[in-house]
Amino acid sequence: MSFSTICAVATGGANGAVSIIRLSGARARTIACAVTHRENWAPRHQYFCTLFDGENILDQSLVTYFQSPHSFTGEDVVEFAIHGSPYIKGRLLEILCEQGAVPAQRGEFSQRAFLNGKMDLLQAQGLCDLIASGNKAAHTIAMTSLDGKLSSRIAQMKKTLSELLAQIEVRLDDVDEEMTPLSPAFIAEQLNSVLSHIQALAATFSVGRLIKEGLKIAIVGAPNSGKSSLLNTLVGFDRAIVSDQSGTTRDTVEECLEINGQKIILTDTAGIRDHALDPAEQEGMRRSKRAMAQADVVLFVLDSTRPVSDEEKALWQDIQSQTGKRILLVHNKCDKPTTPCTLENQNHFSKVAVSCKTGKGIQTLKDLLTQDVTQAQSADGLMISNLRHYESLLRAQTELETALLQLNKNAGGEIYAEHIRRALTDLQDLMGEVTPDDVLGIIFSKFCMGK
Ligand SMILES: Nc1nc2c(ncn2[C@@H]2O[C@H](COP(=O)(O)OP(=O)(O)OP(=O)(O)O)[C@@H](O)[C@H]2O)c(=O)[nH]1
Ligand SMILES: [Mg+2]
Repeated sequence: MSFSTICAVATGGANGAVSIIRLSGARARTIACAVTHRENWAPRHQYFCTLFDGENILDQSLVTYFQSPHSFTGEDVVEFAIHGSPYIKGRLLEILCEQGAVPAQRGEFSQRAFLNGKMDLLQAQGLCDLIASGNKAAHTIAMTSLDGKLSSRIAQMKKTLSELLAQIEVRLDDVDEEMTPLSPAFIAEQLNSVLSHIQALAATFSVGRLIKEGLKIAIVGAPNSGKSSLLNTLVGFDRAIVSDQSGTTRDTVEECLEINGQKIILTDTAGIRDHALDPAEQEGMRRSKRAMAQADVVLFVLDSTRPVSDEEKALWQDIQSQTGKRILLVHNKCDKPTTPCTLENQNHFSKVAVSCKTGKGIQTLKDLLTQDVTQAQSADGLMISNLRHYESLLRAQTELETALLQLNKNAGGEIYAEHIRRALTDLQDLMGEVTPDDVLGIIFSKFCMGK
């Protein structure tokens, strides 16, 4: 495969003391010679070079040459560690292009690494996620993808299916029936073993997605129950206004934070009551409901010093009618004498007594919020967080389930073999082995610049 030589800043947009410009392709070394006036390059050695802009000096730089195939992209690569001035960066890119390079597209270095067999698609996407990871949990998932653990799990499944398929197909060709037939029990056992791996992996998606995107939590409740106080306590500073007047919070207040290594997007909302004082409060309440509808977790905050009101009972009905969410009851103000809570079905939900005044119960609340992630991670650490991977797994799962169904119905080998073949293709697609070029282009275009 012959490609153009590409160049880009690999160190992001910020103006740090040092930036790296990466050059990859067949002409990388020649271009580096022209820019540095240096001829001899030992691979994987760093040279202190002067970078020339015609007769003038542009910068002094540490330059490293990686010889194909022992580089990130598998091509000849040169990396220039230059001073982080926007002028130097921009001018060096121009000079490299004057010498025959072209600006890299988003993700083009990774795409070349993939096309040159340096990594599979799961690893490439793991790398992209690793760069984007802003917390420990997201970092862990990305790492298991990048270091190939996820790929080897998929490879194991593919191996089982292709060996099984080969055994079935060889018997389909055996018209004289000289071979011992495969027992349906053996085929079912093989299919079930792959199915259980697929199901286990697909089941990690809901948590994997939350880890990558962040868990959206809405704090809802009646006015004055202490919602803004709870937001402030969780974020650790006075983000939202707190007062003893009902209806203090009007607009939603959103903060991003990390709890137990997990990304959280926390939204404080306007208290919900029957009669709004004015149109602004009414709009605030509409926004509260919207935040609740968009959340993964709803924290229903109750002032435990007073009995549950009718307004709170109505809101509770509304909260329970939300599907696909975790709901937690937060009994606030437990530093004061409390009144028993009388919400219907309350025992079906997790609850925690807290005090935003003293901090009591706050760590328990944090642990409850992140327990899904903690539990999911303590298994074998393998997790998927990418919708495309999830959908491929689901497709493979459906094919294998159909194959099993056909097998149980004593259908001909050619029928269930076809479903096994399709499942195999879905797993190959997951690894990028049969993925069409235009789809690959779209996947890599979501990567960051210079990677
Ligand atoms: N004793 C005690 N008072 C609290 C606690 N949490 C909040 N408060 C008080 O309760 C009052 C209302 O607190 P906010 O946090 O403003 O309540 P809110 O739910 O945001 O109220 P709205 O924005 O009006 O809906 C304030 O006077 C707080 O100081 C707590 O844990 N213990
Ligand atoms: Mg408030």
